[in-house]
Parts: sequence; C-alpha cells; structure tokens
Amino acid sequence: MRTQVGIIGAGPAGLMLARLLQLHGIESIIVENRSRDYIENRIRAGLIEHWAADLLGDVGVGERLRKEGMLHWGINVGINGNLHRIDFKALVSKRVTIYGQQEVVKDLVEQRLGNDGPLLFEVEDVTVHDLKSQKPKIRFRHDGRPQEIDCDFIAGCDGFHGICRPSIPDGVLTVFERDYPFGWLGILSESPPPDHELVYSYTDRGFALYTMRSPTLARLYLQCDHDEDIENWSDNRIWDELHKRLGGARALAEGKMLQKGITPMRSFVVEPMQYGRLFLAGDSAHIVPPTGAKGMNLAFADVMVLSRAFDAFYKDKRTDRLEHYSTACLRRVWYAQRFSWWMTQIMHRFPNESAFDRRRQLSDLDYLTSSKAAATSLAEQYVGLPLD
Ligand code: RFL
Ligand code: PHB
Repeated sequence: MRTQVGIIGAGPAGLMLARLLQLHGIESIIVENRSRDYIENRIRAGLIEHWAADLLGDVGVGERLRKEGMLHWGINVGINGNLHRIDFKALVSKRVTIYGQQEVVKDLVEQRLGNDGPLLFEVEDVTVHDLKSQKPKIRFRHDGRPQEIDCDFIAGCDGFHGICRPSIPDGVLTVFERDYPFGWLGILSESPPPDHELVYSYTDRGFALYTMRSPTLARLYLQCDHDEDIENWSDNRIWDELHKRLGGARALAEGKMLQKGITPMRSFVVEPMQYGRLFLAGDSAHIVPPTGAKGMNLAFADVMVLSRAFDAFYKDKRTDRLEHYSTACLRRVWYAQRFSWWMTQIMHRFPNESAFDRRRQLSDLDYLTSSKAAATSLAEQYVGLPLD
C-alpha cells in the first residue's frame, strides 16, 4: 500500500486529521488496533471548547452535535456546599458544548467510512520504520497477513500507550511530567444531573465533579486514592460520597449505574513533538489531568496545525510549517498544561497538605468566585483560547 500520510490511531486526533487532510485533497490511510465497536463505545471526554465545536460543524460532522449537544454558558464552583456560578456568556461571550467523545468518534468514523478513504480496524503488531528518510513505512498484520504502507509522512495519533512515541530513539525527546497522588472514580448514571450546568465541588472530603451526557444521563466523578481498587466502592458508597460532596446546594437523584471506573491523573509533555517524518499529535505527545477538560480539545488543535503544515507542503512545496509544527503546538499545549494543573491543585485534597496549603486553596477559590478579573481568566481558558 502507498499513501501520502499514514495515520496510526482512530481516536479524535487521527480521525480529525484524516478529515482535514481529505478536505485539503491529501490522501491518508488510518490503522487502528481496536475494533470499531470498541472505539465507538469508549467513554471518555465530554466537553468541547467553543472553537472545536465550530470546527466539527465546519468539517461536515456537526449535524448530530447541533441537535444533541448541550450548550453551556457557565459552570458552577462549589466551595464546601456553597455554589458560585461563573458566567461565560457575560464574561467572554463564548460557550462550551457537552457531547460525548464517543459520539464525536462515531460521527467521524461514519464520515470516513462513507467515502473519505481507508480506515483499517483490528490491525496488529504495528511498527514504524525509516522515520528519517523521505519514505517512512508502517508495518502491521491485518486479517493475519503482514502489510506495509509506504508513506510520505506518518502521524502518530495512537494515544498515550501507543507505539509511535516509544519508536523515537532514546535521547531525542525531553519528557516533562507530574503524577498526582489521587485519581478520579467516574460513573455514568441513568439519572438527571443535579444542575443543568457542571458543578466543580471543592470539599473537605475531597473533590467531586457533576457533569452529564444528556438531561437524563449524569456523568459523576469523585476524587479517590491513586491506587484505589474499584471493588472497594459499592454503588451505595459512591452515592453516599457524591451526596456528601455536593452538600445541600442541589438535590442529587440516584439512578442505575451504567459504567464505573478509575482514571489516574497525570501531566505529561514530550518535546519536540516530531522526529524526522513522524509527527506526534494528541495524547501520544501530551496528557493533562481531566480537571480542565482539555485533552480532546488539544488533540484537535494539534491536528489543525499539522493539516495546515501538510497542506503548505503539498500545495506550495513549503517545509517551514512542518519544521515548526512542534513549536507551533507547544505554546497552546503549555497553556493547557498550566490551566489543568492549576484547576487540579486548587480543587483537590493532597495527602500531605499543610494548614497553609488549605488556606491558600480557599483563598484562591474565594478570589476566583469574587473577582471579575479572576473569573474572566478562568472563563477565557475554559471555553478555549483562540487557535491562532
Ligand atoms: P486516543 O483517544 O487515546 O486515541 C488513540 C487511538 O490509537 C489507538 N492505538 C493504536 N492504533 C494502532 N496501533 C497501535 N499500536 C495503537 N495504540 C493505540 C487507540 O486504540 C485509540 O483508538 O488519543 P487522541 O486521539 O489523542 O485523543 C485524546 C483524547 O482521547 C483524550 O485527551 C481525552 O479523552 C481526555 N479527556 C477529556 N478531554 C477533553 O477535551 N474534554 C473532557 O471533558 C475530557 N474528559 C478525558 C476526560 C479523559 C478521561 N480519561 C478516561 C482519561 C475525562 C476522562 C475521565
Ligand atoms: C466530562 O463531561 O466527562 C468532563 C467535563 C469536564 C471535565 C472533565 C470531564 O473537567
């Protein structure tokens, strides 16, 4: 097989890149190691920045998002049960959209399989070769047979646990990372969320987030220990803790738990995000803790930059945009890293925190919910900074 851009991974980064390239008239092949059913039902992100929701419409996959997505013009911040609303509309005239990542993936897969080009599922043993040459290659097994794709470029969109980043020789990448001493226990429940907008709740018992997928489907998270065993959390214990961390500010309806799981929290960046003709995009190059809801949005931002660089290469024979891909992405990546770290560290309880740390957190939250300047800064970053 031969293509212009070989894409590894059919998550938001790989699928959106393929769509953008298609619109630029650039060929691609996507290889994905999971099944279609698996990637379309993997529950993850739910919050889409203003510009990213517009992008989904602009590239022709926004029809269901327009009908089913929920527009949110603010969020609530709870401080030990007292809720304060941050009004995005008044502060920055922008909103976010609640629409599940798996729905975005379904829409992009449907578009791709329509007539956009090849998307191979359940490939095995994917490896990348000759990254420093003009003709890098992807090798893998599909339907039991060995296959090879000759490419002009390879896009590593294979997430944090993929093979692309580890294929870059030792010593090339600098890693910046931070682990947090807690995780999030997340559930999906057949019940209405406690508010029509999100509630980020700081409490003495730890952090909780009340979000949703629809008016009748709540997505609820609790801060838990980083090595917590989900077996220790019965449904009753989860509901009890969720009630306590919401305080009396809103009533929380219980419902059937459709899914529960624990996510570790990590901040991670590699620099540069490229090596020869391999370009990393999305979670393969960086991870943020979910508190700021930036991961999928950053993946879209990376592939916007990358698609424009490929376009400049094929249309005008320009290589400067490809050379500067990493630099162009990293400024936004570090803004999102800083924001996600900041949201995480003001909202969570830390194992060895001092009385000073607690007072400082409360003061930070007090300032955020009392000062228009502080609320505007959060709003501007939360709805998504402009792309250019
Ligand atoms: P993905 O989605 O991990 O996709 C990578 C794809 O590559 C495939 N793959 C391979 N394919 C071929 N060969 C291999 N060797 C391969 N290895 C892996 C995988 O099967 C997969 O299909 O990465 P991508 O595309 O970069 O997208 C990133 C986002 O998925 C991620 O950042 C977000 O989910 C993060 N995130 C959130 N982001 C937001 O923007 N808003 C949110 O509200 C939000 N909430 C969240 C989140 C992530 C969470 N978890 C579970 C980590 C909430 C949670 C709880
Ligand atoms: C979600 O809806 O899953 C979600 C929303 C906001 C976050 C994290 C997750 O900060």
